[in-house]
Amino acid sequence: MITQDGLTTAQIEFFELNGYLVLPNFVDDDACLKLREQAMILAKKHCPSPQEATVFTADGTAVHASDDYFLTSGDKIRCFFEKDAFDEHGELRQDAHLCLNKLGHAMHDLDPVFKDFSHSSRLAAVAKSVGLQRAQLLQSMYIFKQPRIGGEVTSHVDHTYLWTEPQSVIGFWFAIDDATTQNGCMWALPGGHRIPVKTRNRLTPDRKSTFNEIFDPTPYPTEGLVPLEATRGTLILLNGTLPHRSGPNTSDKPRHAYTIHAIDGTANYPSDNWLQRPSLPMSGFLN
Ligand SMILES: O=C(O)CCC(=O)C(=O)O
Repeated sequence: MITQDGLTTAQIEFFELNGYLVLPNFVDDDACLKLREQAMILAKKHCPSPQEATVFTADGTAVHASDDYFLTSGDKIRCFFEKDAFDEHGELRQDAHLCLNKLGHAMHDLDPVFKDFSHSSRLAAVAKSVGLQRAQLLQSMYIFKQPRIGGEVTSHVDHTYLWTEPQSVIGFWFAIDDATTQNGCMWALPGGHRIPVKTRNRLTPDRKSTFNEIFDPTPYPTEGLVPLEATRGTLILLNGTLPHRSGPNTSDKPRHAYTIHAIDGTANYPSDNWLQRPSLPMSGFLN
């Protein structure tokens, strides 16, 4: 059975069983290339100085530079550098926009090209199929995973960072370039979404940094993850409690990806989550 432009019953069952679903050819090449071009324009336009920017470590946490630059990016378009972008003297190795790890976190609301890509009745139908009653687009990220310097993202679950009560976050990950094991495709642990969440990342009382509240100190399994190789235009859905990672890009090929994290508007969104959007109310996939 096929739901109105949403997922088939078999796809929904796969998602419920495994915590992820790969949908090849969800978006056409033209839409991906248009987004890619716009990302490069935004990267040049919003590129910060290395001093004001944040650098990302392998576990996705912000280090160096200004925490404030990261923590206030929920309702803005900002650029974040790769940690290997800098040489031993702290200088960028190449043009700044080629050293970026990602753009975040509100392109889907603030940039017309990203807005157009992110809002559609098809995505609304898919969101409904995977159980979001009132999908709200919380954040968007454009991940560059640049050739040679694109770093690893270690195994994590999105609920740790984008906490809702009850848990509701779903990742919508789009391959903008072909993603393979050579250039750092995503990996996921089938069924791992049933492991109780081990950590919650929250703001400190002064709201100037974050800390991890640990429920279970054992790490997520590093064995058993499967590669999710994806051709351009593939959409991968990820349950918010599914452990996933991506490898470093050791190849000469870029691995651009665009990701939206949606939550259910019926769930509580705590005020001590790092991502706050004081100037920008969340919207659904249709507006
Ligand atoms: O694209 C990647 O390499 C990682 C993305 C990711 O972890 C996410 O979208 O939650």
